[in-house]
This record gives sequence, C-alpha cells and structure tokens, in this order.
Amino acid sequence: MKIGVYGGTFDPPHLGHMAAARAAQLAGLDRLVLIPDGQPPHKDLSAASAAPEQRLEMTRIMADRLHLDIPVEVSDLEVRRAGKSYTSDTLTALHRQHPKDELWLLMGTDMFLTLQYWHDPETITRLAGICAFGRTEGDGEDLFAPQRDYLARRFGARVVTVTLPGLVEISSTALRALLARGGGREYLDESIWGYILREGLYGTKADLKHLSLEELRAVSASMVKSKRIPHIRGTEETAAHLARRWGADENAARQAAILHDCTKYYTLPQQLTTCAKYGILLDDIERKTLPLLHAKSGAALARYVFGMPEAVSEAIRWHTTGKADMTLLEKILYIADYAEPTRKYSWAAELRELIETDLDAAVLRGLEITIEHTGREGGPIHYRTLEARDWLLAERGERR
Ligand code: DGI
Ligand code: FE
Ligand code: FE
Repeated sequence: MKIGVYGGTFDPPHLGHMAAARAAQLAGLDRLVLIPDGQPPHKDLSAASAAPEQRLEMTRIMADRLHLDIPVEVSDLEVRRAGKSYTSDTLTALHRQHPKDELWLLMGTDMFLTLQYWHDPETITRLAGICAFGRTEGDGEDLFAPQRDYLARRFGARVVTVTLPGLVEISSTALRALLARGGGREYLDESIWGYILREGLYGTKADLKHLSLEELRAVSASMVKSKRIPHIRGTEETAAHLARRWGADENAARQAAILHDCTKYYTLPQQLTTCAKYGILLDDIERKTLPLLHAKSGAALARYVFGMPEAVSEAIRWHTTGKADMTLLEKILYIADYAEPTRKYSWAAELRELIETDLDAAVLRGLEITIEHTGREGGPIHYRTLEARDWLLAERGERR
C-alpha cells in the first residue's frame, strides 16, 4: 500500500492545503495521513498561533471535508512528541508502524526545492518517496527537473511530481492577518472558518451571541460531521419556506434549523455534562437514550452560548420528541427536520405534500412515523412523543 504523508503547521488549514492534499489522490496513493507539527523546525510559532490541540482539531475537520476517495486520517504523532518536529523522526515512526507499506511525502514547490537542507535528508529520502506538487505545468518541469535529478543523484531519492491547477495562493501568515481584520473567509473551508470564529482564534472577535446567519451556519457546520451538513441546510430551507407559508418568523426558523443538530455528535458523557452545566433536568429515558439528548443540549447552547431567543431554543428542545401544545415555530422545525429534501425514506414524499396543505396533519404523521420506527427498533418511546400525538389527535377531533 502507498501511504501519503502530508505534514504542516496547519495554522489554520486553508483551501491551499486542501487542494494540496488532493495531490495524494491524483498521485495514485492508497491513503493519506495528515500530520500537524508540534514545533516546526524551520520557524517559530507566533503569539497569534492556535494551540496544538486546536490545530489538530482543525486538521481533523479538514480531513472530513476533503471528500477524497481514499481514507484520510490525522496523526497526533508530532503534536505529542516533545521538541522540534523533524520529518525524519516522523517517517522513522511511521515506517516502524507500517513496515510493509510505501511512504510518500507530499510537499509544495518551495519545500521541494530546499529538501537537501532539511534535517537528515538521507533518512527522509530513504524512508519515503517525494511527491511534489506545483501550481502550473511550467512550475513542473523547469524548476522540478534539475532538483529531481540532483536529489536522485545525491540521495537516491524517488520523486514524482503532480500539477494542481486549482491551488490557492495564500500564506498562512497573510491569512491570519486577514482574519484579524475580519477578512479571510474566502480562503477557508466553511467549517474551519466556523471553528476559528467559535474559538476566537487569530484575533477574530466574533460575538457568539450576535452572529449573522452566515456565521451561525459556519459555526454549526464546524460542530458536526460533513455528512450532516446537507441535512442541516435542507432543514433550514424547508423551515424558512414553512415560516413564509404558515406565517412564522423566517429568521427564527432559520436560526433554529441551523442549530438544531449542532450537538448531534456529542458523546453520552458530553451530553450529560452540557445538560448539567446549564441546569437542564433530564428524565430517566433521556439520561439513557443518546438520540434524545442532542435536542436538550442543543437548546442549551442555542440559548446560553449563541444568545438565541427562547422561542428558538424551545423549538430545538422539542425537535426530536415534540410535545403537547407546540407553537407554530416548534411544529415547523419538527416537521422540516423530517420533510427536508435530503431525507430519502418512503414517507418523506408524503410529508412534503402534507406540509403545504395541513401542517398539523404533517406533524401528526411525523409523530406516528417516529412511534412506529422507534417501536420497531425496540427503543422506549418517549412520553412527550405520545403526548404530542394525543394532543394533535384531540385538536383534530380524531380518535385513535
Ligand atoms: O437528529 P435527526 O437525526 O435529524 O432527527 P431527530 O432529532 O428526530 O432524531 C432522530 C432520532 O431520535 C432517531 O434515532 C429516533 C430517535 N427518537 C425520536 N423520538 C424518540 C426517539 N428515540 C426514542 N427512544 N424514543 C423516542 O420517543
Ligand atoms: Fe435532531
Ligand atoms: Fe435533524
């Protein structure tokens, strides 16, 4: 197996890094390891830098947003190792972990042209092939060919070169300066920008309690896996449509939808800690049922971290179970979550028609689907779900 190794300070990881990581796929490698360095050998980290743990987390977000066909993992090898992060040490460790695999070290033009001056280039070139990427075809041959020959002659290095036409030109130093002045968004993946805002990195001074919708979307995206982002977008657009259709506050509907699943990937201990921190009381079923808890913890963060009005926070709180006496906004979020366009279940089409003509009937149908589904899975059905159904049945004058 051919393993691509791409190291860097990733302070922060930007679109240039992401384009470069794609070189791994273009070069025919089978998997990619991203390695944020602890202490870079060639420069000092500035005071405006993110902490190693934060760079590690941003690199994890980047890995999940690359959408490559090959597996991508993030290694904390260099962040954990004390002292300067020498590539030769890292490759020695990786070679020990994967003695049967080929290692290929990814690097841009600048790094490639100075490889002979790195610490212990003999070990580097012995343990890994060099996969150098340039921006243009021209970058390729004129510059690369003499260096390739030189490295081959001097170290016996194996070198492949890849052209990446879409490579974004930005230095991390320039990007951090832009971020401090409120810019830089266009050089970053949305989720990494959201993480930077959420953590207040690089002198961004976003007030989390007064974020614009665009900022709120990015912050929410930074908290979930990339595969959930289309669902959150779909829920937002469906909720906005329903707010216009049925006369609710569209901005509130968008805010509620953007944040509704932001704690979906919290572990059970994280859910319980968050609920305890904000004084959210939980019943016996909730304490044991992970899928129910994100509604409670999400509502708490919406209220206390993101400064949302109570109506928005309450809509998030009841979006999984529903309850008796739901407000219009609560109904809208509840059913938008089910009817949004990326839901592919057989019942989704039926709900998409019902939400246009009879919102209560749609919510009732959603509750019944939840009860059937949860019953079939063998989970305890929450009493709020049953209360919500009975309330709507009574409102509609129907009997069970
Ligand atoms: O967060 P989403 O996946 O977008 O949707 P959601 O918030 O409606 O959560 C769905 C999950 O919650 C699904 O795994 C079923 C579970 N769930 C919903 N109502 C109940 C429930 N689980 C139990 N045990 N009891 C319920 O009443
Ligand atoms: Fe949810
Ligand atoms: Fe959802």
